[in-house]
Amino acid sequence: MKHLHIQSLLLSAALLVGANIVRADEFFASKVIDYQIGSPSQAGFLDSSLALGGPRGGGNSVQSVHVTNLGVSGQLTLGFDDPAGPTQRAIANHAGPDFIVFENPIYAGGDTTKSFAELMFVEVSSNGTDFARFPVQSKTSAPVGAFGTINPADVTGFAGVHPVFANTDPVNGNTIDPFDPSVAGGDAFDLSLLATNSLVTSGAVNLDEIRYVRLIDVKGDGTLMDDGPLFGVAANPIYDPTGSGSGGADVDAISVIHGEVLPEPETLGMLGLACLFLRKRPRRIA
Ligand SMILES: [Ca+2]
Ligand SMILES: [Ca+2]
Repeated sequence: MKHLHIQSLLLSAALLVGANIVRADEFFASKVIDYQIGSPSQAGFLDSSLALGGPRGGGNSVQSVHVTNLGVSGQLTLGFDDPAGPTQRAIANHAGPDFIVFENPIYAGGDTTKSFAELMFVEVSSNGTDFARFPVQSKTSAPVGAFGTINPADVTGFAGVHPVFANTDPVNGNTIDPFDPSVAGGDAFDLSLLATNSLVTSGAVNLDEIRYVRLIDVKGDGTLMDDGPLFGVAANPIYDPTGSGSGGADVDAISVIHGEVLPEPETLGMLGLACLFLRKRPRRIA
């Protein structure tokens, strides 16, 4: 009976730990999980660690060079665990946008309808294997030249569209809040938009426990189609800058607006072993 009592206590403790996920808003990508450089790429901008930490935006007219180039069709997968310790962190779906992706677009001559955008698909994962992609729509009607622009109003669901204003550089930075989508710049994403994704409805991706974000450069020559049918219209080809000199998107940073600290796996593991031991022991006595 005593063993059973301890067992139930431990089970309660385990349940408590599992339920006691702590809100921990506002952190940046901290880990490079995978980096596959596309072709062509931009030599000199292939240090994947530059995508970690806070954004280094230059506003409407100055491009950040503190970035990681993906190369055409390249991809970068980032994680969010505490860089200073074993703590696992995740993005969670709360009201409104949950994270912001920062590339380094600027506006041509300050014209907000002409962004030097380099489009990226954005995917999220809980287990590092199953990635759910945000649906995209592109209404750009014709191919875009190597140094051409895109009207931000014509594209939905992509990163790499809007200039970056927040700058966390310790020397040349500013005080713009990199976690406030109304002032930070970049492209904000609301996990709610993935609620009907089949990976989410099947449970493979948990929108309250997103531990990985994958950014994929869009090869914008029109061979890839958007998700028009999901928006109630026919699919359109996706256009973004192509041609000589175009090397794909550049990742500045990801900031997490809504985050959580996950229970330490060691704690859960020890509790689990203790429960197993205590469950078996009475049988041996009997
Ligand atoms: Ca949300
Ligand atoms: Ca591209």
